[in-house]
Amino acid sequence: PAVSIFGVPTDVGAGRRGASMGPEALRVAGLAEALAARGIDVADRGNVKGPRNPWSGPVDGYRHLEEVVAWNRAVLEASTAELRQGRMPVMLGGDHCLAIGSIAAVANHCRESGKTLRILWLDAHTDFNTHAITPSGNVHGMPVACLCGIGPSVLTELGGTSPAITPAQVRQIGIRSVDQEEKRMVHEHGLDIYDMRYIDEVGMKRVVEEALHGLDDDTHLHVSFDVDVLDPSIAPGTGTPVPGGINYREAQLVMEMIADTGRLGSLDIVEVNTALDTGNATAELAVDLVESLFGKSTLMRD
Ligand code: DIR
Ligand code: MN
Ligand code: MN
Ligand code: MN
Repeated sequence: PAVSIFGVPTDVGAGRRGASMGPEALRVAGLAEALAARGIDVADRGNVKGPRNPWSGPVDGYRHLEEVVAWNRAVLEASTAELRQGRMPVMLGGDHCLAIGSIAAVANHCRESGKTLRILWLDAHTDFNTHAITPSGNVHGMPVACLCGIGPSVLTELGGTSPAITPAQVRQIGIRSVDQEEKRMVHEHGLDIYDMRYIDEVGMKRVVEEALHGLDDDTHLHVSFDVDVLDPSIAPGTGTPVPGGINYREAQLVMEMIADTGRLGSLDIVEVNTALDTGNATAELAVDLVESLFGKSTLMRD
């Protein structure tokens, strides 16, 4: 399918500045060119616009809520327009709060077109905090909860239907940092989590098979790729690195197995923080992995 790339240069949901430079870092690493070289019809639509980062403290458990809402309205609108044209939106973050808007758009698109939605959340974190339990107030730690209807109405009702999704539609891979109260939340809401211990125990092949089980021709697969899922030794350019992440081969396998399903319908690439990177290594790695996500492989198989 045709791909439309948008930059979402914001770090209003993050705890460190610099994810706002992510879109340009991914462009400089050659994202659009890499997809075009695979024969994909790709258009870079430029950046969506939003407010500056006020860099203020939490109010009622949220930092920069008004700005987060403004950015997500812009993301929702941009994504919705591309989905209506039958194109695949690819959102370049920016921090992970943008997934509230991108997934709200995809959820509406699926409701309108009678598709089932599956979300694959690749992340070190479950991003299921609420204003009452967040240790930081940073909204990038809350998007999954907001999408499941737990959060401020300005975010949970962003796309019109609340909740936008149910926990049963989500699979999370690579998890290794969950806040104390957040653990209770993810258990209570029954999130399907493939954490690092499970990956160690059964291997990434089986993890991805399980996470993608049950997809069919009517499934729209949304991949939300937080680069902090990767081990910090290969992806240092991110705001909340956590040791013990997935390695290069595991990451390639996830991407290739997603490509094999042929069901990828939309994508976020988030939390590339160039201010913390070694050269542009993290964006370059992300582009390398996205090539696999779009079908690049060493040999012809099957
Ligand atoms: C932490 C960090 N759980 C928080 N979350 C991050 O602030 O809520 N999510 N970094 O990607
Ligand atoms: Mn995240
Ligand atoms: Mn994360
Ligand atoms: Mn679709």
